Amino acid sequence: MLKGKKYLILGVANERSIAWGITQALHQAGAQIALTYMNEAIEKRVRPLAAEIGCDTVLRCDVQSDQELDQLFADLKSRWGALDGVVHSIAFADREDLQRPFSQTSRKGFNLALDVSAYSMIAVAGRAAELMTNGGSLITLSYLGAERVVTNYNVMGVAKAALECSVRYLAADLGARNITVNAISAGPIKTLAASGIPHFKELLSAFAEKAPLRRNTTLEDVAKTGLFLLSPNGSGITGETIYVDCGFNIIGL
Ligand code: NAD
Ligand code: 0WE
Repeated sequence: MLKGKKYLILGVANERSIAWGITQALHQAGAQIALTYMNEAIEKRVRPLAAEIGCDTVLRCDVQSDQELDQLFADLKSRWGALDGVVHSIAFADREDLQRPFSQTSRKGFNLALDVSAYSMIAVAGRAAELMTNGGSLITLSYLGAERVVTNYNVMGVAKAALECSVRYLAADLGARNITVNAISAGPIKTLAASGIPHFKELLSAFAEKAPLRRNTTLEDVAKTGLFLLSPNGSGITGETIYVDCGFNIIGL
């Protein structure tokens, strides 16, 4: 279905990463894939995964560096020429900021969370759009904490609000070039980014009890919606935040 189409995926850290779930779905649909890693430690994890899907384009990119972003897209341009889609699946905040009272968030912690988790989507989209000469689609990952207060999500909630709003402004900006931009708001999934979050297990069981589908969100749930948005089937959808959360967000009490 996506034979000959080329997708850049940022944010694979291991086999549990949401980005890896989407990568596998794209690969099964016949797409060609480029993966990125932020540092050597992650590179060691990503290279074997890339080999599993016959991907030979594995490039470094710490999204806090404009220079590494420029290098990434220069490499992609020379290897591929054009690009059909991008998956942005990156977030980071200081661990202390996900534990301290929100009113104690430091300027440094705020800037870090917003830089890595929100600005990076704008930085990636602008550069990617230059290579999307035949239109294209970008997706990013968000969480309900953007809209509602989730205990301890704190500055990440503010970053996700900025991310979802950036998705709308990017959609308006890039729409004339037939480029769609959307966010998937996923329910909690036990990934590396969720490890070490205090009481995450309890959060998962409370979620499954309350969600209309009475279960937790899976990597496959998110991957299937990602595939849809990145395929021609998603052609009329842009600027949206789509919930893939077993219906959790609709429940009041
Ligand atoms: P993950 O740890 O597998 O992925 C996070 C990725 O961000 C990692 O690959 C990490 O290397 C990358 N990253 C962090 N800082 C970076 C930087 N400076 N430059 C480049 N890459 C950097 O965890 P995940 O749960 O798959 O997270 C992916 C996305 O999904 C995040 O945006 C997260 O907020 C979002 N999300 C996660 C959940 C969940 O419960 N797991 C729910 C909703 C949304
Ligand atoms: O977006 C996320 C997690 C993002 C994240 C996780 C970490 C842990 C390790 C960002 N930065 C860091 N920094 C670290 O040092 N999620 C949606 C998962 C998540 O995180 C929570 C959640 C959920 C759900 C934190 C508190 C409460 C709920």
